[in-house]
Amino acid sequence: MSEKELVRFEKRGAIGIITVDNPPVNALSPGVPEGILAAVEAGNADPAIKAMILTGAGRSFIAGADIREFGKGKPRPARKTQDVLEESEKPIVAAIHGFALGGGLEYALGCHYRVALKGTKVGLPEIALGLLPGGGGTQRLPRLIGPKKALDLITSGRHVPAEEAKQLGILDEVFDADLVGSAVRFAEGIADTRPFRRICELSDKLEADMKAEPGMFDAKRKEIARRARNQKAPYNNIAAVEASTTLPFAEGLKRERELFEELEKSEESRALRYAFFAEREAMRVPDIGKDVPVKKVETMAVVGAGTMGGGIAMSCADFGMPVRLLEASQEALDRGMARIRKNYEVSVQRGSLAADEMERRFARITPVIDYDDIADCDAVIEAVFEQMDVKKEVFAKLDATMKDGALLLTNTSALDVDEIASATKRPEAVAGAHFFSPANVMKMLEVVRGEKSSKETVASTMALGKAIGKVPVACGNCDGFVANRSRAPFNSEMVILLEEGCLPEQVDKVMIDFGYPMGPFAVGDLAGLDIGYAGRKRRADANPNYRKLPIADKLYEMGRYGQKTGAGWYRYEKGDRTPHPDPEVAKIIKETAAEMGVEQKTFTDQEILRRLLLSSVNEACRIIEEGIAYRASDIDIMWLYGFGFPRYRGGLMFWADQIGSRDVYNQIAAWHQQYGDRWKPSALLRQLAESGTPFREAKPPAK
Ligand code: 3H9
Repeated sequence: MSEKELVRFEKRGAIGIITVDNPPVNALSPGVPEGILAAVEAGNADPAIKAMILTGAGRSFIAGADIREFGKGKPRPARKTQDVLEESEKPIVAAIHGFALGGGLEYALGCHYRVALKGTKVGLPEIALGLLPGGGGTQRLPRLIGPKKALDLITSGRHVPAEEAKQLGILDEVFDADLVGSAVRFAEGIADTRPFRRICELSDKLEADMKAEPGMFDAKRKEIARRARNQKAPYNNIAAVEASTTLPFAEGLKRERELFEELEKSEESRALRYAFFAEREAMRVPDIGKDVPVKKVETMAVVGAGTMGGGIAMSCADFGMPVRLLEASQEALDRGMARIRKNYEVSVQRGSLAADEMERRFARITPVIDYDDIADCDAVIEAVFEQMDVKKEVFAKLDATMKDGALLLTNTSALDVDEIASATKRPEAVAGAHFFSPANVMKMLEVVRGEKSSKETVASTMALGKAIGKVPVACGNCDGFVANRSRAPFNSEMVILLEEGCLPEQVDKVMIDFGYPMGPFAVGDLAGLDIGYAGRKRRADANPNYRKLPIADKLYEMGRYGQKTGAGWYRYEKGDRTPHPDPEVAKIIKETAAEMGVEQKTFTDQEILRRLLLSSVNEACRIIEEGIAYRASDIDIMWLYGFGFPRYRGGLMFWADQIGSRDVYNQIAAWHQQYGDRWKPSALLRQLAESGTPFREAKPPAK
């Protein structure tokens, strides 16, 4: 594509209009900066032009640098577009709609004025990609709005709505409609103003903030320390903003560049960029094209007002969707509604939700006890007790009552979606919609395709998931589906490590150091040891060779269900969720290991980490090999959004690629020799190792 097509330049009276046209989001791909530079030059050279506008075609201004171009080691241009915009002898107005993010906002900050359409969002979200604003954003934003506010925006990466951006001083004007027309009138109004404001020349806000709060940078480093462990980007972002307060503008830009380059080559940024695209790739189901119609879902029903059902109803309400919550008895319904209200109230108390917004959300949830009351809903999600006969009974009722064309979804976490669908006369309308707990918080949504689920049902469930703020990933139907099935070996292995001499606190520390917010044993205590026990029992009943976990079974049999009983893998003080290592548990572990005759060893952190994660990598390969997952990156997204895997490590399979498929195979083959069948390398793992193919390129065999 030629530069002309990526950037257009036209005249409207005395105003030159520069339009970036690089769908879908006007990223700054090669050719775009060059096109803008040429247009600015043309505008300055044309005596008939008094001012210019920089805007974007289509649905957005500029969503930032082209993320695919990072890490390619491309030389930086001699003249930075932002600097050229700022140095222009005629004033330039950025006319923004949709998004002005990253490099997009940095271009706008190079301009002399910024106006936007209502509904626009602006921000410097580079930190989410393990980067920092490398186009002058860390030097210009603090000069424009003060380092304190700039530091908050840059270290959170949040997208700021236009109205707030105007209050902050990022935007000069917000229009209700006709962006370009309004921007032209604005530009005509300022065309003769001299001198016009160049952000690089401002310093009053820098001085005022530094006087008021000289310790702000150290305070920020302290504030983020836990969240930012193992990462460089949060610290480099702070250092770059700090440089704006200690160095002259040109020196600050140099410092920003050094700090940026350090990040661009980091493993952390590579992983985060991978995760960005993996998340978008997951929305594409290989055999479901754009031609497959998507059902419009405007009213939802949820069956079951327990913890899961309530959380799902909240997810709908949080995203503006009216939802009817159905329970079998008034008492259970009242309990469910009270729990929802309490959850919302906690958010209000914590300050994360405004009281009036809470009321609006709560009002979207209508409690009902009759199936007839949900019959006209566009979709229903069943979230009743995890037992096949109970689920089938619900689906038979849904089949009898729901209108034609309704989506019938089950929130089972492991049961056979085909068998559930068989309770209806419309299995094509049935699919799994597996939410993760707590459903109103966790973004993961596993969309399970039954044998008879229609493409329309799957595409519509994916779209519904996105509409209620989830990250939907489609997969096939098997015991545990993809997320829980790929995680199951990890869950076993962590208990087997105890048999061999580890303690829960040792394993948890390794995983927290790796980047998990909580260790797996502490998570087990939160979820409840009874849940794990029920799953193991179901699997053991179905498979006589199922590897038993006697230590976990013993704790369950002692009534140690976790936090809710004050003891599980750890012990808990009343009213406190802090896990305390429990000598009683250490004793049980020791005794059980002795009864089992297992030799006791000591483990390095790396051995613990690899035993846990590689057991899951092997199973993940098997899942791909069976065609249950469509691609390795889908599994990564499930681990990021479902299990708290640290995003800056990319996901399970991306992490395994850092070891390499050959070494992973060799390690697993060695453990197979040592421990037997549960470590049998999958056929796909062997193939990847033999061909030297990375995990992230693993795909199911062609049908
Ligand atoms: C940066 O600017 C560094 C600077 O400081 C300069 C340093 C020198 N590049 O998300 P969607 C694609 S770093 C390439 O589904 P939405 C995306 O992959 C950058 N591609 O839409 C998808 O492709 P496909 C800072 C990009 O409406 C399609 O566009 N900027 C980019 O849900 C639609 O995207 C950011 O971090 C990009 N920058 O959300 C913003 N952006 O259709 C990143 C999008 O093939 N972008 N694509 O799957 C976003 O956050 C969202 O895309 C956005 C729209 C909010 C804009």
